[in-house]
Amino acid sequence: MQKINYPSDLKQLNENELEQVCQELRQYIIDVVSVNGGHFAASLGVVELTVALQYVLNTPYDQLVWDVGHQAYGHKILTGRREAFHTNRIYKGISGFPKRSESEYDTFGVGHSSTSISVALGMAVASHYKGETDRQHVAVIGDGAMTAGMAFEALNHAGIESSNLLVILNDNNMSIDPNVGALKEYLTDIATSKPYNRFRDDIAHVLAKLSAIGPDAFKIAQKIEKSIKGTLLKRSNFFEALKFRYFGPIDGHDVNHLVKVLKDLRDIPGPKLLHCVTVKGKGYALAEKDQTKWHAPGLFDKITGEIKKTKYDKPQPPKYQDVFGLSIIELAERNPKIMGITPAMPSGCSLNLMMKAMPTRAFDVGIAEQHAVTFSAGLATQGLIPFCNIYSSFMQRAYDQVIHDVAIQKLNVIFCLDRAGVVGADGPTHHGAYDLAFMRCIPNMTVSAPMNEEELRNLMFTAQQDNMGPFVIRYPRGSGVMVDWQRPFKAIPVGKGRKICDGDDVAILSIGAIGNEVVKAIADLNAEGYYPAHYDMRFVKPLDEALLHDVFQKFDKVITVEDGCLEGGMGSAIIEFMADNGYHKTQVKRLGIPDKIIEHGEQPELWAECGYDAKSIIEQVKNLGAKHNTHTIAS
Ligand SMILES: Cc1ncc(C[n+]2csc(CCOP(=O)(O)OP(=O)(O)O)c2C)c(N)n1
Repeated sequence: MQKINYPSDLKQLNENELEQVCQELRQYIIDVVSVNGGHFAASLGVVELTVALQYVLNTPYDQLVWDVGHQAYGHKILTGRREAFHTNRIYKGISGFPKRSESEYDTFGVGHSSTSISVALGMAVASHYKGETDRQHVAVIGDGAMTAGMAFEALNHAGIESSNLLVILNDNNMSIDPNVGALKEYLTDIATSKPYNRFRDDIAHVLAKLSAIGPDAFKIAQKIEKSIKGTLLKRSNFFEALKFRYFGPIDGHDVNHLVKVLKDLRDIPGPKLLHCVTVKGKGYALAEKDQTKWHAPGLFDKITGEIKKTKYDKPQPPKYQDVFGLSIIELAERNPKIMGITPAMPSGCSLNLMMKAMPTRAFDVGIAEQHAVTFSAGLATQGLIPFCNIYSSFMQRAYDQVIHDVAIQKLNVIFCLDRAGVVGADGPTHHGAYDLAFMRCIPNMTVSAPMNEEELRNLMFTAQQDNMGPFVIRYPRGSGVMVDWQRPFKAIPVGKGRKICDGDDVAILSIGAIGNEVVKAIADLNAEGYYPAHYDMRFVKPLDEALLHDVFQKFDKVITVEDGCLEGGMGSAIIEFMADNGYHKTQVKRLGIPDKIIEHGEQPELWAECGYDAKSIIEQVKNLGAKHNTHTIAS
């Protein structure tokens, strides 16, 4: 593999050398991810598929689209990024997902799931229009990603287009957690249908041969194919019903067989689906055994398989996701109306705890954010109180549902938006940058963000009270700041902020957990003789107007801090308040995510880049000309 930098190098090899390439590629992924972190099991599962596709296709002329892209490490390594792979997901290094600006082999930028069929179809239709009839268009999509509405929408459209499209369904029975739903059952059913499996390869081969002879022979073969499939499956095939030609299931780890089938499929016109059965984590025994844990395990010892965790000598604050996961159970024990919903992220948001403890009251609905929101709305119409937990960036998918199905109808749905703010190594597709702005403009909506674990619990408690209407609670990835967080629940008055500390001439207004950077900044500033005041706004809607009147009457310098976009965020809301209330003299500096795409890196690196880490806040206080060494603290 040392000599393979591009697919052209791979194509120099004999087919009987491909297995060796697969072995080395798999080992290289293990070597690098174990010391660097990142997604793991998914890439191991598609090693053979990756090698076979690059061997048969003429990329980048042929368009290969990876769905989600968390499984594309092999693809990156074989397409010019072997040397750079050690910088994967690191600040200023290569992206953990395919990215158009990174390589011409990355045909489409991904990160969010279930876009690949739509994209590949768009490419195929464009090629057809331009007369590029020899061009192949391939979407590789997992059975998890296939559960999303977008994938079904694309299949529905593709079936009536005569474009050259191959969908490869990478069926490993897993999403991040075990895949859910009827489609999964259906796929398992066909994958284990023995009589059908005996004929599966011959069909592709015969069709390919006949299509080479001419259209008439091909038509006759199609009829025979349909009747064989119909009889053997004993019911119509779902994909065939959508006018796709279905092939498989085949073993996705037999690279030579994959090469043979892909060559055949290349010659068959129209929309086709190849069902590949693979094992997530293939080739690394521990990952095969516990596929959820090894989806993205962090750093590990590749020999022993021990996942490296920093060891501390005293208890550490919990992750926000666990505060959610444990608190919803406590609340649900007291309030029988509470339900929990997650679109495919039970481990990621810790709703798995409730799914285990209260299986009839917590649901993983698959990668289906839109459905998750409207399903929650349905529960709410019946007087139940759903906590719909969606990562902030995935919530972007379900915006219409939030407005149309929840806000207009004033339903009591609680949206817990995990991973709000910059998320770190997953990068721009996953940053939860926009939620404060896009939720704030919706009537009937309450929009809040806790500064610590206790506030998260109390906001959850507040939101589950009767008649609260739609209620957003957004919190970041990672750990909080309180060890002793499991305190008795207390309601927080909606729309009320709190003062953290008094100060002189500068007031800092923050929202959410980034307020802890303000606390750090103020500790350092105090040591230098600067005394800014600090307010935790807690809500961007409704805004605490009494608090703001107080602030603008006392202070002539204000800094707003948010781990969210500046356009339309909390700072914007405060400037609107100033304009509406005639506060023209105050000098305001807004800190938050600027109007550009923020790449990947650790959260503190990105806060610094965007200018709202503790150090930047200190600079801003000084830049505003804050008074120094005066002790006339306003109260
Ligand atoms: C819209 C959206 N929701 C959720 C996710 C989080 N996510 C990343 S990978 C994944 C599982 C994908 O499963 P599958 O497509 O079967 O691929 P596998 O990991 O099994 O190879 C999920 C839910 C996402 N990337 N995009």
